[in-house]
Amino acid sequence: MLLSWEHTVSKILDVFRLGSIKRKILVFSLLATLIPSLSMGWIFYRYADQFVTEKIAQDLGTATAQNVRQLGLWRKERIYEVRVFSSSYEVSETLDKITRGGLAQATDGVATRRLQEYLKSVREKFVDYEELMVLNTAGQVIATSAGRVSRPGLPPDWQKRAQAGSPIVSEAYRDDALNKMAVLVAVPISAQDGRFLGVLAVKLNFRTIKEILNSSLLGKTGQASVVAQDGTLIATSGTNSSALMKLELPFDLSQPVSEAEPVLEEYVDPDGRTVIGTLRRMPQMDWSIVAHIEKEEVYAQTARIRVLTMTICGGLLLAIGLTAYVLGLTIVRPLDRLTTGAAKVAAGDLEVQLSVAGHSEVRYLTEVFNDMVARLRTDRVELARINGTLIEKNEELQILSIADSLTGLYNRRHFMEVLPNEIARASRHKRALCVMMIDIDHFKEYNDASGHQAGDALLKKIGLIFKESLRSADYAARYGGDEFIVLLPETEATRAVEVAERLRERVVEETTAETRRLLVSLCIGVAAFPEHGLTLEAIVASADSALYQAKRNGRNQVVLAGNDVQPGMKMAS
Ligand code: GH3
Ligand code: MG
Repeated sequence: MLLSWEHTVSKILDVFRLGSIKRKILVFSLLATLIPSLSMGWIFYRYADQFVTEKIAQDLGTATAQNVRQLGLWRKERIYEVRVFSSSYEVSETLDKITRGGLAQATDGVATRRLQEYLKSVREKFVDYEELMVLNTAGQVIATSAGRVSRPGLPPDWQKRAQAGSPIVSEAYRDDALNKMAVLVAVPISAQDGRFLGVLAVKLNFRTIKEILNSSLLGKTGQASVVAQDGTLIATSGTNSSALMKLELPFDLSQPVSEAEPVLEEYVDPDGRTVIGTLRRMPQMDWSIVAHIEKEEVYAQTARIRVLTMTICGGLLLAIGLTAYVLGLTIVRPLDRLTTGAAKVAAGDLEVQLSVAGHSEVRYLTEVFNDMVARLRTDRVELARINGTLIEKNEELQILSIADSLTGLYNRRHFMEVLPNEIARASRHKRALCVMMIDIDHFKEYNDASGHQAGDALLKKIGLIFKESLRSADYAARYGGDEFIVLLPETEATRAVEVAERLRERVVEETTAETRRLLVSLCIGVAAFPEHGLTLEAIVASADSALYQAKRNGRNQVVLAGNDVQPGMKMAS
């Protein structure tokens, strides 16, 4: 019995065209592979993505922090150095002398040359120094390490700050004389007595800064830059971007310096590459460090994981799909064979023998099927044999039921069944019909003389003579004892009498010749339809009565019922 849930499930499966076992196995296997592998892959990918993001945030944070520290240190060291030189005897004393001697003397004087020589010697020792200048309080260049005097780019309030004793660090700028980026560091020069004499200004190049930026590079595409507060690029580890260009950065450059980890942002760099970067403010000055790395490089690993997951999933799907298909076939093919076999058996072909393979439930089913068919085959042979016997027996019975066992003629019962039909037919077609009643003369005596077996033999012989002498349409039957009855359809009385006469003569001739000693003769009474009766009983009675008339007339003769007495024949009374 099919349960209601089975109905529902099969309806749903039919909608998805999943009726066949093969497809069910295939879809189940694919789902069983896809769902876990995709979900695991997705979880793994998400974790990897998160991990990579955290890692890059950490790396960029560390890189910028390192740069800020090193740049801060660089700045501090440079100021310290310049302070050392500015407070040197050569500088302060010479400047004091020159200041006291007047500007005219200063420009041509020995003191000035000495100072210039000193500045040159210092410049040569330090790679970061491009030019050293000594400025008086009015901002006039007293001495310079360079051959010609250039205008120092000091902030407007430099004198105030210098007098206060604090060092001055200028904005980064493009120096036209040097044709490169530079920054100016100036420290006050004081006389022995503490008088403010001027400043020692040093033009610094970005060589070391570039080295610092380069030292902290991440991966292949990592880049670190120094930007001013307005987003102007001051220095970069990259070669493509030119300094002083304004960068479009997603960071708030005016935010106060914080100790917190900088935020990670995704943006497009001047070279048009999508990058992930971070910005860290320098606490000592208005510079910030921006470090970024190409997004593609950062997520290359997760992209590889994604491709790998998809490849593994694809491979698994292919392998599992193929396995499921083959497994499905091993189930479905034997079932198909079983179905075809069952259809053949249903159509009556019992020669079906299915091949058995494997150790599955289907194998057991196939074996049971083969056994069943073999048993059916044996049963059918047995049934056919029994049927054959039954038919034979039936035929025998049929013959037995209508035949007389001794003579092989019809028996009286069958004759009496046939006769009414024949009368009806003759009546319908207005045709004649005759009945002969026959009795052996003195048969008792014959029996007595020759024995009962000889009597039987005689009865058989007479039966044979009747069969041979009559037409196939005639019916000859043993009426009982030594009496016979014959029906001659479509035969007139005169013709019937002729037949009766011929029968009588043949019996006399043949049996007498055989028995030699004894004369065997017959009495025959003939009755015709419709003259001598319209019913079975009436006709038989007429023939019987004619027979007795023949007996009475002295035996061995034919008598026709009624008045139609043929020559040599007696009339039945
Ligand atoms: P009738 O001329 O008057 O007919 O004299 P009948 O001796 O033939 O007298 P009836 O016809 O009355 O006797 C029939 C005899 O036929 C009696 C019986 O002994 C014999 N008979 C009947 N049936 C059989 C049989 O099956 N086999 C043999 N051998 N004899 C039979
Ligand atoms: Mg008799």
